[in-house]
Amino acid sequence: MDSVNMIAAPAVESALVLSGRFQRTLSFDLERLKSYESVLARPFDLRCYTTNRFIRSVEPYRGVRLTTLISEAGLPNEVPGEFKRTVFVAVGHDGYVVTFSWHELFNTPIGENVLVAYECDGRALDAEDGAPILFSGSDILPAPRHVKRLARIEAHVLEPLA
Ligand SMILES: Nc1nc2c(c(=O)[nH]1)N[C@H]1C(S)=C(S)[C@@H](COP(=O)(O)O)O[C@H]1N2
Ligand SMILES: [Mo]
Repeated sequence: MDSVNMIAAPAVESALVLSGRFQRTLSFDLERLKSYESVLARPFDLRCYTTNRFIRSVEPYRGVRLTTLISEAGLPNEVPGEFKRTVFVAVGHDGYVVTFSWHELFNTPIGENVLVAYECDGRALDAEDGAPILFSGSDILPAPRHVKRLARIEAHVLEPLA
């Protein structure tokens, strides 16, 4: 097992960065993700939203809640109520993008099941397996927000157009 770790890609390659409207920019490699309280997900079927295609069944993931990482980076509080119009843009290594709202994550049950996963069925995942994997366990069709090789979480504060 140790020899496998030795030849794995450098941890920095799968580092996840939280940047944008946070109190501080933070970077998490897989080891650092494992240092936070973890949550075990339920098994689910990965199904594409666009085509309804069944992709595969996924055994229970273990990971850290996205809300835990966001709280660690901290949202600014100088502008009252700004958090209510903050959205989190999740970006994969390949530029694939999905969104979460502050409300969804912190003020609905959906947020409790949004994990950054590093283990599946008791087995550690590495970059080749797609780690770290962001997924939203309460989504009706989970494939779109099952982001392989999550690279960034950006906090954006939205403004009305007019
Ligand atoms: N990084 C990344 N993750 C992604 C995507 C992507 O293009 N890039 N596509 C999503 C969509 S729309 C689908 S259907 C599934 C496809 O999963 P698969 O590549 O394991 O078949 O991955 C999801 N996660
Ligand atoms: Mo998809």
